[in-house]
Amino acid sequence: MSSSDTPSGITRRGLLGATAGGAAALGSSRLALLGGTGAAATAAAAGQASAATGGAALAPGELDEYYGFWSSGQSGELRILGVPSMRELMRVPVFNRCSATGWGQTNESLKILTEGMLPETKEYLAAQGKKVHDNGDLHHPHMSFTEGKYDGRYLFMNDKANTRVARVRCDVMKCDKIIEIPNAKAIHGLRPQKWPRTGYVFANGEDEVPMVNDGSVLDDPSKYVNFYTAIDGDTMEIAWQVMVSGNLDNTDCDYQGKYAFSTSYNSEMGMNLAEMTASEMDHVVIFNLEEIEKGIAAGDYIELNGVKVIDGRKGQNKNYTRYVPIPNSPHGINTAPDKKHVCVAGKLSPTVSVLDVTKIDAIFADPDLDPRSVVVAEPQLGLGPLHTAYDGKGNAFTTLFLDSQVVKWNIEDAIRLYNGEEVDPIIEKIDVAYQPGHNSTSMGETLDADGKWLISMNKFSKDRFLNTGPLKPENEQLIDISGDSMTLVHDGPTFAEPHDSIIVHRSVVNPVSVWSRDDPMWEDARRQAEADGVDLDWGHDEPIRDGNKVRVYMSSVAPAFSMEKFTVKQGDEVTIYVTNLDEVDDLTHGFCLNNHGIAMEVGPQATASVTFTASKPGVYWYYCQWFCHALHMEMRGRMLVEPAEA
Ligand code: RUQ
Ligand code: CUA
Repeated sequence: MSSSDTPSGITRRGLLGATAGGAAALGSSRLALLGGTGAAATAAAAGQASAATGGAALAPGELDEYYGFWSSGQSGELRILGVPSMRELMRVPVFNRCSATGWGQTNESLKILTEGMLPETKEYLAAQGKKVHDNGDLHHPHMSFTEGKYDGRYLFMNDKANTRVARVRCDVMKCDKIIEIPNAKAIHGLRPQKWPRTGYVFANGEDEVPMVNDGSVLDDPSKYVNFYTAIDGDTMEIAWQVMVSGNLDNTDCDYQGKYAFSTSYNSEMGMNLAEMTASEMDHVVIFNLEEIEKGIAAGDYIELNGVKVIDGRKGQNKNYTRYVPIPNSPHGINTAPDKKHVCVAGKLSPTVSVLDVTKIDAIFADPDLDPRSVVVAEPQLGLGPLHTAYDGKGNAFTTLFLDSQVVKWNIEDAIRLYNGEEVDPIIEKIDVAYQPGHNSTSMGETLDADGKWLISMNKFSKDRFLNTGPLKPENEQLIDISGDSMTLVHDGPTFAEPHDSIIVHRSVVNPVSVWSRDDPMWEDARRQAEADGVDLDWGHDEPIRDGNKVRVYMSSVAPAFSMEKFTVKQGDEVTIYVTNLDEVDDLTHGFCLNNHGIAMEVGPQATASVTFTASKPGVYWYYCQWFCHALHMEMRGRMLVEPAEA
């Protein structure tokens, strides 16, 4: 095969024909995608009816071997599951508004949600009478690395809906930083640098817009661009951006600390479906980290909204980027734990393109060398390949969206096939239910890949569960990959949406049970209490009045708040600080103010605060909404609001 041919003569027309009986035009691709699944769906249901759930079962009280960190797609939160039991352990609010914890309402969370917000977004929200977005679309959670292994410091994640990147501290499992990315639009793919450490967090901008998006250019796509962003994972500040040709979908990086890569499904820069899918070949962009850093140091950048932006578009004749042609609207990109291979899933092409990172130096050294020379295999695996995971034993597991299958294949065999040997790299296919997007393996995106478990995150559940009406749960399935043959052991219905996950051995993750009183989370409260001459730990008997601003400092020890009542005046801006003095595992208190829409979680030894205007005169009870004690119901008090003088 010549290196620039479409592999195996497969065309998009041929693929769609095979998928939907030739009837589907691109304009009705939704029909094509769904229509192609009937046969596989029936087979899956029949074949798996007898699949036992035993392999995944843990006895009550038994702990899981792995943490699973899950995105929740359009729910906007991070979820923590135990693997292999698939029990949901915790939800960590990030881009969403959370009723239980007060995330999006407490001053501590509002600070995190707003401090990295762009000025124009603050203005937009103010025009809506809001401070923060209530939604997010969290796709890709990934842990920080040190030398190719998870280091248990942070989890990083994207928000496609509002172009943000967030960080969760693994010591307390709470979000501590959110930044909105300037210039780029719709942050989608996200990966932390693997080597030597994180380091950079790489983030893809999926939607192209004018370089200066102030309304001066509108319906002129020739002036639209896309941005690749590198964030400093320690400071959560933007290190640099690269302007690219084509849009950006998913991203990953190598185990050398030299290159990062992104797929582009819209190399055409099309504005509608027909235009976006016009070419048989799109591309992967390879970013040369050292060259980009050198370019920044040498001043070869423009400054755009406070960010140093390098021009890495096609034809700039510099060494910041290379564009490798890949069939066809490629989606997932995953680096193998062999440190050498990177699998790019073809989506509209039935192929996965395998890149060899040791061949990348050459295409940067010689701009005339065919960039396709980094492709060392391109096996045809089935219809709609989206993402690939690894077992650390040379095998890859690729989801096939249209076929509703996961295919296990061998990377070395695929290379031998590409080199003309007669071997079949496909080892086994297993039906999943239904339409898988991501999959993940235990420790599979690290050098510790252990080949025990595979999760298939499926976009449709159809008939697998009791019918819940038009909106059905999605389905995450657990597959045992430790043996010669893949075994499905668990179906897990889940609310929108099990988009992506990582499976992390529990030895890497060591959260505390009680907060440290010195935690930076309530630094502002500490500073304010000091200014008010109040001991934040114990609170104060009376509200502190400062004009029409009133600050109420109370503590809580099960089963009582330190204040049984406090009085404010109608129209006061009231801030209530609650410090939980209990130093006991699992003793969380809450503070909920009746008829004021206010509730917050206060963990052991934590302080939380909330600010509101006391506009309604009268008696309002507050109570602890986190069941903490036999006298939990009695844990309450009154806010007395005096009517304003007429
Ligand atoms: S992408 S289903 Cu948002 Cu992770 Cu591939
Ligand atoms: Cu404190 Cu319930």
